Amino acid sequence: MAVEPLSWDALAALTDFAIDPVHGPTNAQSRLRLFGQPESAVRVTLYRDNHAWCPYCQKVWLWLEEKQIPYRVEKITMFCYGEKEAWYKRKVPSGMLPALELDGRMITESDDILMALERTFGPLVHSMTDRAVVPLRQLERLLFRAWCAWLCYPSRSAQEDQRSGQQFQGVMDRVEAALASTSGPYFLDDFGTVDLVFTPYVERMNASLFYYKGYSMREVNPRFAAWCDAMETRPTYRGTQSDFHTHVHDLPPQMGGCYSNDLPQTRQNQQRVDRGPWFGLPDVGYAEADNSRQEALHRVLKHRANIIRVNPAADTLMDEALRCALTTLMTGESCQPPAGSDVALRYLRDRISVPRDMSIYAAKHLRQALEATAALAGEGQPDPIPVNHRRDQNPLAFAA
Ligand SMILES: N[C@@H](CCC(=O)N[C@@H](CS)C(=O)NCC(=O)O)C(=O)O
Repeated sequence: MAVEPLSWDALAALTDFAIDPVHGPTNAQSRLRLFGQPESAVRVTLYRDNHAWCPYCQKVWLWLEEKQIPYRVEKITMFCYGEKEAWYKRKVPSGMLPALELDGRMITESDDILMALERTFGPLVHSMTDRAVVPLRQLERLLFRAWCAWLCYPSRSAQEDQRSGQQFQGVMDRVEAALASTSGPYFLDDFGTVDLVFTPYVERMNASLFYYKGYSMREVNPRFAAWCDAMETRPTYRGTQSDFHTHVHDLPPQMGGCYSNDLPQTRQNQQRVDRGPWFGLPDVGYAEADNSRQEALHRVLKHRANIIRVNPAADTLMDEALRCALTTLMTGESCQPPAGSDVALRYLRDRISVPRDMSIYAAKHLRQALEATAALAGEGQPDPIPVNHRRDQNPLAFAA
């Protein structure tokens, strides 16, 4: 049955989603994390990127969350989506992220940051310089290089692409063997630093190889799959976890290009990630919380003025179309959007970023509702998401 779009007030009455950003579970929106301690306990400021796209920032972010060290967050613009803040360049002339201020001392380079944190607060189970940790850190870099060699350089032939894939799998087999040699799902017998060292890039590998190479890392490698499942039991990781759609479109400008091998499986995966359905993709394994729709609605309501303003469509058109999509999100009923709003709704569908905007299941529901509503208006697609930069995501547009 088709229904009329709900008013903004009626929509607001449908969500009571709330989290405690300061003391509650790990979340991308927080500017201060205290873990039940007073603000006077804060000795650390983490400088990380606005959109939570920077992998090295994720590693430090996770470490602070796992150790429950009180800290402040300062969010900085990455070159690929905007202008670096002048005040940050005065502190860190290279503009690089992450950086960390510990008792007033600025530290850059994520590994140096972790080692400084270890010296002050003690290691996260295992030290970065532990004899068991160092070879695994080297294995992570080996995997990183095999991934870059496959993904970030154009292949001259299908055979060359296949060879790069085999080389990646060769290193992945070593990762599988390392995971198989411990008593549990983690890289050492207990969860610790090594698991955080692997997290940011294997999450990005899982997404990008699925989309650009038709290779499902989580489905092909059973020990890695078990490791992902174990990581996803941790609220810390869930709070920083991104999804396939976000990564496959944030990586190209950061990596200097991601090259598709154009196989039938690859094309099928690309269609799935870009156009849905988003449920069932191997980017998440745990069951969704029962308030993920409420979360999506809450987050859109908070930013609705800016969401409507930055959309290429006229404000009145997008206002009504967005209320239609949110009505569908919350009621499950179809809601006919205004004529000509298909591209506008899909423009937003393409710009939901996880975990910046909301968690993984909330984003899947919202994309699904936007796409279903857009389909009632037409088949129009927005311009492709840019690959050389992501200035369409300049955070300045959302500062107002
Ligand atoms: N080796 C450095 C690498 C850091 C790095 O490459 N950071 C990138 C983001 S992932 C950066 O800040 N680039 C500048 C920018 O994008 O604005 C570390 O481990 O911290």
